[in-house]
Order: sequence, then C-alpha cells, then structure tokens
Amino acid sequence: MEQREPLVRHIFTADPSARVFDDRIYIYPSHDLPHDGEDDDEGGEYIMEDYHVLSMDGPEAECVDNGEALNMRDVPWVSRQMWAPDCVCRDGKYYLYFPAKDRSGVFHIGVAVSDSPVGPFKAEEDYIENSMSIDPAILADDDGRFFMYNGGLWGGQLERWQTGTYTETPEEIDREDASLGPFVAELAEDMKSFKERPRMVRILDGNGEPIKAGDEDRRFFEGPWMHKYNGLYYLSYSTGTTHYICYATGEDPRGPFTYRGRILEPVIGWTTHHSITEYHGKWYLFYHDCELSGGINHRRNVKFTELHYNPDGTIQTIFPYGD
Ligand code: FUB
Repeated sequence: MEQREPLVRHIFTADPSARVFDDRIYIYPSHDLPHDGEDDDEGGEYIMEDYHVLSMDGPEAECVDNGEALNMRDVPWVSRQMWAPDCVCRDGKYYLYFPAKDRSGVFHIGVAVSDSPVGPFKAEEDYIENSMSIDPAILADDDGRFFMYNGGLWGGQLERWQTGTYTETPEEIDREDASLGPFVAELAEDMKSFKERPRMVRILDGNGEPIKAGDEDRRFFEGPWMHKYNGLYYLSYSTGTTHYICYATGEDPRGPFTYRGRILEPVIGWTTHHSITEYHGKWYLFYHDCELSGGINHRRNVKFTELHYNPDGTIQTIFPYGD
C-alpha cells in the first residue's frame, strides 16, 4: 500500500523505528515538542521529553497512539533531549533503547524494560556502560545474537568519540580522510550491557576504499538501521547535510559494508530518518518529514511506504513525493 500520509496528526513524531510483534506493527518514534526557539547545528531545537508508542493492526489499519510509555522525569541519569529510540523483544520482555544527554550534556544510550510492547517502560538507573552518541537501532540476528548500531555527527557528538575516548573539542576531520562510521556492539544476555566495547563500522566504496569524510552524498551522518534480506546485512543511514537515506551491504554484522545506493530522496525538512521492516512478506520503509508543520524542522510526522528490492538484492530508490 502506498501510505504516504502522516500516521498521526495530534502530536509531532519523528525517527520511526518500526517493529512487528505478535503480528502487529509497533512504531517507536521520537516525540517532537513544538516551541518557537531557533534551529542550531547542535540539534538544540530537538527538545523531546518522552516517548509514545504507535501501533497498527496492519498496513491498512488505523494508527493508534498508546499514550506515554516513558518520560524523562522517570529516568535518573537523563537531563534532556530524549532522541530516536528503538525496541526489541527477548524472552517475552520488551527493551526500549534511547539516547539522551546526561547531566554534563553528553549523549549516552539508556535502556528501559516492559512486559508490554507499548509500555510503560521502567528505565535503568544509569546509561549503558561504554555507550555514547545517539540513534540506537538493534538487530536481532537469526542466531540469537543482538547487535546495537548507533551514532550521529554534529549534535549527535560522534566526532567527540573518534579516538575511542571522549573529548569535548575534537579535531576537525579532513575531507580526504575516511569518514566516521556508526558504532556496533553485541549486547550481553541481560540486554542492559555490551558484551564488547563498541567499535566503528567501516563503509567502503566499490573499490574497497573507505568512503571519505568529504563525500557528503554517501558518508554516514546519523540514523543507522540494520536489517537482513536473503542472508545479507543491510546497513542504512542518513547522509545528513545532503538529506539522503543510503545503504551499504556486508556479510558480517560488524562490517565492513560496501556502499550500494540510495533508498530515499530528500524529504521536506532538514533531518531524514528511517527504519525498514517486513510484514506478511512485504517490506516497508518508515520515515518522517515535516509536511504537517509546513516545513518546521523540529515539528515532524512519521509516514511509511512500501519498499521494493530488485532481483539482484539492490533496493529501488523511493521518491517521497512521486516518482
Ligand atoms: O530527532 C532528533 C534527531 O534528529 C535524531 O536523533 C536524528 O536522527 C535526527 O532525526
């Protein structure tokens, strides 16, 4: 179905991570709060404070807001900006992963647990040890392993972690140098800690060379997502400044990945952020734009549309306002 309307209109929503649990589609978005402040390069305009879980009985069904699932006031370590979340299920428990700033203004990833996919979720006292930056996305691999992918440049603070330890004022990366990738780490059995230290994923061009930092049409910016199709790992992400959703494929969940092309052309608004999920044998791209607010960057709305593969495994590019 070509559903390209905002899924809900009573609140502003963004960064949709779509999951299928018990034959129902659940969408875990950020919840944009309207205000009249200015935009800045650090994402200061994104002042979200809570999460609402949306759900649909299928692609044709109405989208329901299941109410507040977690609020910042109930997360001891968070000071502000609860950005793009994701959720996975393991052994009947639902784990909501979310980025937020701690009391010193540094982004980390937290986790909150519930017996229900719509919450309420109970947050851990502290963020996940060794977690940093934003935009967690979880792969539940076929062999029972769970991997977290995350990261984002600029306001997402990824540059501050490029040496492995935190620095408030990182050196500028030369445009000819390899671009930074998202982080990947396997989650431990408890789903509340890492089994290993997060490492940076490498994204290569068709010649096996790292995509350069100055290659803004192809380099990773934020919003990583990982899915598997025909046994191949597909890492997709936003290019930020050029506003594309691109993808790269690989044989190993930790990479390296080879750039393959564009999934989504630019949408209305500065940010673009997505997820990909399968439902009843069809594939769907969930994404956001700023249609509802007439283009105000921090008042976004989530949407979805069908996604199509070519026989060789490449993905057909989606033009959000008509092909
Ligand atoms: O919603 C806040 C930030 O905007 C997200 O973390 C980014 O991916 C971008 O969509």
